[in-house]
Amino acid sequence: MSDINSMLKNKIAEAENVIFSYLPKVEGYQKTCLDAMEYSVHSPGKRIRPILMMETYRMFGGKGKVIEPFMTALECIHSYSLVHDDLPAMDNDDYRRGQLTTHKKYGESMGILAGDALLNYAYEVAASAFELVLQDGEDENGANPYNVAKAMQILGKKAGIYGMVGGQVVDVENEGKPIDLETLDFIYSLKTGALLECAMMIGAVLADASEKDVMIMEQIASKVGIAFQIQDDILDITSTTEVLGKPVGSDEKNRKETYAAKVGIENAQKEVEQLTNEAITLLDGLNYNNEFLRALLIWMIHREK
Ligand code: GRG
Repeated sequence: MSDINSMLKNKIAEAENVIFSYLPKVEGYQKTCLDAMEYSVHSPGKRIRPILMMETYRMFGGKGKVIEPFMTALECIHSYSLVHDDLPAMDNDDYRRGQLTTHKKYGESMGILAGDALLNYAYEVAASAFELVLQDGEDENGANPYNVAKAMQILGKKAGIYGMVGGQVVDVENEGKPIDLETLDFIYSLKTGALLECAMMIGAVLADASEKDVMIMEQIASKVGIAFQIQDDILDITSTTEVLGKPVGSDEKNRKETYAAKVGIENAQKEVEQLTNEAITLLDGLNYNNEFLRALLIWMIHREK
């Protein structure tokens, strides 16, 4: 475990180097919003999504820079979702990642605008990948405009109404209501799973993996996403504010019936193990191998924050 922890620390630094270098400069009349965007992305997250993307790309033999704008885009989308999720109209949280939430630091209007700007910037930066492949032509990794276009489509779909936003819609509509396991599964698959699917599918597509392998990556990420969300529910009940860097008991506060609360912590933990084992079996069945990626998927279910 300590090995994966130190490897993960290096991967986080690597991902942050890429992401931070693509962020817009904090200058000009709209400086306050740019500052709020930077504050939101720079705050200490685990960078799971860009790391999953980068490592999937590498597993399928990707070596180029075309992955970088997409790693940045996905982290910008993830950051915007957290900024908007913390707003008074949503979860109304004051702390995230051990520091003030963006709207608490910059005000509610700027919180909304910084989230909007991050979402738009994500597509602006992702589209810059076309320039990379058009300049260099098709490289030995198969990065070509067709694959970049496919990656853009995946980004839009998995972040939008058929992905993360769609999951959030059903989540919000069901607050305070009894919810069946099928609906919970739909929410978890979209709200949390979709961005992980996005990460692993884009990594595979940009490395020119076969359609079948891209589909397998989607299935792996979907299982990991649901397990990740159940683990999030468990931590919301069993962890502390100090460890999580955000308030615990927030699901109960927001009258959200979670999987862990519904079936009990022990059963929820079993489900997390089961889903992760299924994901690892699928990963091991591929003709490609990335030991770090495999270890990371296992780490994600044992994480403490
Ligand atoms: C507001 C459109 C909109 C969507 C919000 C993603 C989301 C939907 C809400 C955020 C809150 C939440 C519990 C989401 C579920 C996914 C999840 C566990 C997010 C936290 O991801 P981590 O653990 O966070 O990767 P860090 O801080 O490490 O980046």
